[in-house]
Amino acid sequence: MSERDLTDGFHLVVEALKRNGIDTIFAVAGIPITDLLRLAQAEGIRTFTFRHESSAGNAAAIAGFLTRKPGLCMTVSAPGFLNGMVALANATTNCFPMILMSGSSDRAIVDLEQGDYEELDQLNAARPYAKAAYRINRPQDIGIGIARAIRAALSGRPGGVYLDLTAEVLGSALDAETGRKSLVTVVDPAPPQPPAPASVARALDLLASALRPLAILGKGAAYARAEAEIRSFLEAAGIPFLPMSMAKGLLPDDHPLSAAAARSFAIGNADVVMLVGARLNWLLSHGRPPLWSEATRFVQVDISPTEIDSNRAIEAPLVGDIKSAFAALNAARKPGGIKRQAVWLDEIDKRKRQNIERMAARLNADPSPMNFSSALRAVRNALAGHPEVTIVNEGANTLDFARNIIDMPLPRRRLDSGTWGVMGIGMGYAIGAAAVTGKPVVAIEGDSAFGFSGMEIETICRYGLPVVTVVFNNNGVYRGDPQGLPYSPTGLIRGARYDKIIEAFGGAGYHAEDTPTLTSAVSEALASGKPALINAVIDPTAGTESGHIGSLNPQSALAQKK
Ligand code: ADP
Ligand code: TPW
Repeated sequence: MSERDLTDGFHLVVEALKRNGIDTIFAVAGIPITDLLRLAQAEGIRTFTFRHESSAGNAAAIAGFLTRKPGLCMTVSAPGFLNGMVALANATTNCFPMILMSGSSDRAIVDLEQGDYEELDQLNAARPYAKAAYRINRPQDIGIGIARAIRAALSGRPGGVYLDLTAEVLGSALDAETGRKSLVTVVDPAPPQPPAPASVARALDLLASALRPLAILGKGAAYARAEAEIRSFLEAAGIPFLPMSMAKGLLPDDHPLSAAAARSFAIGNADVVMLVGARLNWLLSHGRPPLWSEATRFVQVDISPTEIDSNRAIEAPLVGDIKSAFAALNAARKPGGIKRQAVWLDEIDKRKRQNIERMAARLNADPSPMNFSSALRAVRNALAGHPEVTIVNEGANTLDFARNIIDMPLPRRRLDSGTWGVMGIGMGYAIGAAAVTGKPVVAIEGDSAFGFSGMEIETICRYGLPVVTVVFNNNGVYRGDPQGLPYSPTGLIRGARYDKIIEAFGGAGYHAEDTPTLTSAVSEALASGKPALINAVIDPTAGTESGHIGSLNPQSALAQKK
């Protein structure tokens, strides 16, 4: 056989990816995947290489959420793999489709623990944190292995899949014809899954009995791209809605049916709640008092059958995909079957107005130094007229205030710390979003949060991505230390100039101590379409411990007794 009739693992992986429309890789290079990345790039797959695998993984995860194709991250063995695992676990937790493909060392040596270069039993290490985990041991299995990974990531509830590629498989030769025949094109990995008609009827009956209905929209609904169907249903039935943070913009935040500004009132007083791609987890206080009433009855629309009854009894489960479920609800709904509850809607409106008025004083104040509200108002003013911008947001106070102050007009434009409340997603999500949307990103970052992935500023500059990072610099985790003390566990260096970091890589740095400077910096940076970082100086006394979730800090039983 001549050499021309041979292929190898590297080529088969690249061919399998291309055949399945995976056109972007997020990675950190090294043994044994460097040549794989080179080949992928040469074959037209966009390849973004990072400074740390967590960020590469986060970029892949958010690309998966935004494109409904599995985001692909490639890492080297053992330590690179483990760095990427944090992102894979986070993707699984958030129901984002992602594949982490790692090179791995010699199986015979790893299994006898004989101390190979970067030795680790990666497959078993990945299993507990992934939706699925597979290893490809033979070059002729590459096609099927990648097909399984794609299908596992996308089908049902999306999640993170680990795919182990031994160095040996990558380098192995196979005759080209056998290789070509072994490749698989995945057909329809996430088909429509309409709920049963009886479930639809049951849900409609329960909603028709409600005097105070409420829909809670979660990021599963954003992922499902079901905004048109959801909107027609809620508008026709007059059901108010609350968006979870990454579902903001699914219906615009200024929609008259939005109950966001009356959140606790709406949750506490609703008699029937329709959960739409939102889990009743800690972010919704598990559906328990005091936020919730024990009398509330539930409809839940979710693709995962075992999500139902996880925290509260669900009277009307709608197991299926959200787009099909709402199409079915719209089709089965009888005109006037669910009556518009004017008293309830008026009550919500009254609360909204009161709360907005109460917030207005704080929002319009212009203290010096800036606080979270005033700085976010300044950012918001610069964002007006830029609905295409994706907002990435992490931190504690920076996250909580931004979620409330920055309205989202369009779906899937707000990406944040998500289900785990994780720090470190910032630059990875920003790069992933810029890479797949081709549109500008504004990352609103607490200074501590930024530090977790800050070196990716170099990555942003290297690829010239339109990412504007605003660091809310209050010299600390949650807040800054008072002057004169040694640094406390939450303190960070005082007077840091984060803007200098981006200047080191040729990007534009800005320093803003007041709101007009901050607004013009964001506007100018956005208009340039180039990488920028704005160091926004925030009053070190402005934040509160853990932001809005301070109550989750354990309290000492001893201290309480005193
Ligand atoms: P949030 O944090 O916004 O409340 P969660 O991540 O808790 O949202 O919930 C998302 C839910 O959406 C998960 O339970 C997941 O199973 C579900 N989901 C994801 N995609 C779909 C889909 N296409 N159709 C129906 N449910 C979906
Ligand atoms: C991976 C714990 C929650 S919020 C936060 C930390 C370290 C930073 C808050 O300070 P920041 O924001 O970013 O300056 P702000 O607006 O309050 O000033 N490690 C991980 N995830 C989490 N959530 C933590 C630690 C934490």
